[in-house]
Amino acid sequence: MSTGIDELVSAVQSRIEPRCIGRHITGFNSVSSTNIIAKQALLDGEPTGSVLVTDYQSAGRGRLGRKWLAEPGVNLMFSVILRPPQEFVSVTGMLTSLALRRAIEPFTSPVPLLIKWPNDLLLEGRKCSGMLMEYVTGGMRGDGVVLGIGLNVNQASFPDVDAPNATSLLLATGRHMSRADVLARILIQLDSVMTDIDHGAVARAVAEYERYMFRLGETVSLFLAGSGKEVSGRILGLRNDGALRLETDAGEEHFYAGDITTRRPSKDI
Ligand code: BT5
Repeated sequence: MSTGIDELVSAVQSRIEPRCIGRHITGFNSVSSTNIIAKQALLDGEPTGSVLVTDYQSAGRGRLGRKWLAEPGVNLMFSVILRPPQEFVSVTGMLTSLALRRAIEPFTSPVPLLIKWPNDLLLEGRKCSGMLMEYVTGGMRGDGVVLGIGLNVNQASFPDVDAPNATSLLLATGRHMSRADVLARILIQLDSVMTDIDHGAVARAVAEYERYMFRLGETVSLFLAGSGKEVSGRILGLRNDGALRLETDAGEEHFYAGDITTRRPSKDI
């Protein structure tokens, strides 16, 4: 089921409508990080909706300088260039998580697939996907965002000590998947959530996100990297601007970044 990158790109392109996200896809055998090259492409005026996908990253990145580690040729690692309206930039990550979840669920059902705020997807409590969203200002065609998505598809084991809680679609379901089918569905769902965004659609998206939100209603610790502090509170849900609503000793508080953990922050999933 492992196909080369050129085959992957043409198989995805044949499934994508000509005006949708993914109409321009560039495939690489190996890069440092698709986010690094996508950020430069955005600065150089690469069209909205372009996708850069690779079989391997030598310096795959997570948030806050963490690493994304994935076996070559069997997973999906890609970045999407978008220029959402300014007022919806803060919800772009939330909408993308929802699109990913909608796209993947048909492949993984009935295994529970939850969203861990802000952007992880969990299968049976283990992480199969993460997202690194970066803002880019000063591009030739204006500001934009790079959505970097890593999804473990057909990787059979995760021996790396730096990814202790990883899983893949294969491990959770016992089935190999076509990477082209999965990526095409993701791009179609992403196009659908990003087209004609308005406040009503965002409110409906928040309700859907909360339906699948990991630990909703439970008390968790939130590690705040900026201050190095940890806040404890009950997850109430999401605000319509994508912020996490936490009921703490001080009342309801809102957070735009952080890591939900019940263990030591360095061991988060
Ligand atoms: C993320 O960060 O989860 C964002 C990952 C984004 C990866 C994509 S791949 C395409 C694009 N190009 C890039 O260079 N990056 C993006 P964070 O929430 O900080 O989680 C990082 C943590 O996840 C690591 O510290 C590990 O513990 C764990 N991890 C690393 N690789 C993993 C994997 N393959 N599967 C599951 N967990 C992993």
